[in-house]
Amino acid sequence: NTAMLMSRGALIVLEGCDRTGKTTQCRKIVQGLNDSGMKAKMRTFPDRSTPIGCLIDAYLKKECEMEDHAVHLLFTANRWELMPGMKKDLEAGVTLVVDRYSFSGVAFSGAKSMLDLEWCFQPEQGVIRPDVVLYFDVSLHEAAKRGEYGSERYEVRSFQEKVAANYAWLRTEDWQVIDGSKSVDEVYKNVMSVVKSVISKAKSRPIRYLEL
Ligand code: 2DT
Repeated sequence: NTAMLMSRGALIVLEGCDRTGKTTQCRKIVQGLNDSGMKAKMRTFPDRSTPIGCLIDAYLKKECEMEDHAVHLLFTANRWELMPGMKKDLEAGVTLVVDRYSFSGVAFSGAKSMLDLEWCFQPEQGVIRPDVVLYFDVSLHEAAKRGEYGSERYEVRSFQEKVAANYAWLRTEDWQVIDGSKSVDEVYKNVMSVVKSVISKAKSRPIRYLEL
């Protein structure tokens, strides 16, 4: 049975506050894997290209207002709508390198006073569980020195502090903390050593699903 012989790709998620270098490293990881002949693709959440993603994009750009619970569920729905495609890729042996995932969903929505962290986590249960979460740790002081925050919703220091505290609540044994204060090349070297070992371990392990 060829399906059994073919090893699956790994789900690698990058998380962290704004300006911690996630997007830069996602691109470099995919490039590095592809250069060494491995199948890998980048994914980004929110995926602003779908109809649900368009609503999220307008909300983040402050072009519209939405009730907190409602927009939380849109972010979650945006993950669910992409699950079948992601599953297909993983089963075809493609490693997915993902810029933000469910943990951003919980950490950001949970930073709003009306939303409870466990409530936020509920609808994320059952999405594909990452083989690793690379948490980019950079002090907010350091992150602020990297330039002004943008003008999107949530790009405010006091909000980012709450987000950082929520990430600490979410941390599990799946997480690896990456010191994001190092140079781009040093960070890349560190993440690649984790990524390569995760990919080889994931090969023989079934896909798992997220639970609280
Ligand atoms: P960037 O495009 O700069 O990453 O900003 N967010 C993201 C949520 O509130 N919930 C989610 O589920 C996800 C994936 C984090 C996107 C912003 O959207 C926030 C920052």
